[in-house]
Amino acid sequence: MSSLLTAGLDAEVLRADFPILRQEVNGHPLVYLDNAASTQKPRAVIEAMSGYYERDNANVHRGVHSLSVRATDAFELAREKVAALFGIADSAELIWTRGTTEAINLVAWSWGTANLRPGDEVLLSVMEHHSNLVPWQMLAQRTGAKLRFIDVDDQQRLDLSNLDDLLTERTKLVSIVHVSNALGTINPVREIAARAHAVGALMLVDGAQSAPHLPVDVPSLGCDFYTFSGHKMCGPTGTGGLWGRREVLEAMPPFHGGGDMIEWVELEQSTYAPLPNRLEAGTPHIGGAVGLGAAAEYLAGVGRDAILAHERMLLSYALERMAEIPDLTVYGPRDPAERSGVISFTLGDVHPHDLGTILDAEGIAIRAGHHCAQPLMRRMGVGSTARASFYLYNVPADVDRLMDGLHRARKLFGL
Ligand code: 7TS
Repeated sequence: MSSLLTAGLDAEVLRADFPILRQEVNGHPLVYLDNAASTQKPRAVIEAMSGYYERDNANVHRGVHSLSVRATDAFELAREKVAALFGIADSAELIWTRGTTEAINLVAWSWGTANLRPGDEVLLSVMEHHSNLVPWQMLAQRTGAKLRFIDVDDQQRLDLSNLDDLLTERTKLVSIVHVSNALGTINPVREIAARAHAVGALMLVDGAQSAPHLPVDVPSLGCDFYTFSGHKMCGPTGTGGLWGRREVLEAMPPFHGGGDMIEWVELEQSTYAPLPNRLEAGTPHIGGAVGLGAAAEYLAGVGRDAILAHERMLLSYALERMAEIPDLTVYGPRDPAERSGVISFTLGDVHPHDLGTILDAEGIAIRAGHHCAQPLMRRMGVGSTARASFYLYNVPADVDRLMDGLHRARKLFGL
């Protein structure tokens, strides 16, 4: 693997934008392969945030003074930048949240409580992250609605063969992960959204793993809600959002009550502000939004097609090299075109946590565990897996270091 250039992306050059990558861990240069959990931040994001706090910090929408006006402008400009990245024309449809988990809970509490009745159904899949399971379980307990699940096939792709049976006039919402965090499987959400709409159901797409890695154009997904996390796309933790179709968001009761989401308050009742404020109670994470806006600009600058092509190159190379390692099982679709840059694997009967610890001793960061997808692990018949996940700053040499580490682990465990 000689060339680091993939379709206009030079990861070796981009690495210089990420100060954290220039360090040794346990005496070895860091190889960061835990990007599905959280990504590193480029200097542009760090500087946008520190610049905001050094120059403009104040509360938004409240003051007439100059700093408050600047803070408000920076906050709303960030919303425009993120909306533009995702092809969202009306940035008022983009609600800031702390991330995907909060965005899904917002929909479950606000839309779900208002719209679901006993006997109604929410269709999920067995591959969902806990953040797209537990809020619906809680909603089902509150409302008497029922949860149903799309299964996976032997390559952990969604099995849509019985979708017509699962989707009925009782189905009120379908909520599906776009890209599985545990496997990298890319799901046909556009097709599922069309089938959901055909029975009158709404469609939520959990975009936590697609927003950072695929050139997502939200309107063309044909869904009603899309959720994402800032920290997985070069932005700060505690940021992210919910996109919803205007008429759906406008019909939803507020999630939280408080400052900024009101129009007029009486002692006994209130009227609410227009979108997006009516779903954003309280002082928001202004500095975080500014950082996420800078992250959106950074990703647009690198080019999202280039990011996908680069991750595909790393994925194909890693899958090819992993095939050389005896006793190694890779989960998920065999065709790299059906997956993103996530590789979930096990090595013989070595516990993934032990593997993670051995690799960490060599400065290689992977994740080991159930990846917040316990039902999927059970369905696959494993307790946990090791997971390597790529981003725009990973290079083929990172894959080589991982392979060397896996070979050493095999020897250590006498495989
Ligand atoms: N949905 C998916 C598909 C995810 O991958 C995650 C986080 C979430 C929802 C929740 O996002 P949050 O930002 O609100 O926490 N996934 C992971 C992971 O794979 N390892 O750590 C977090």
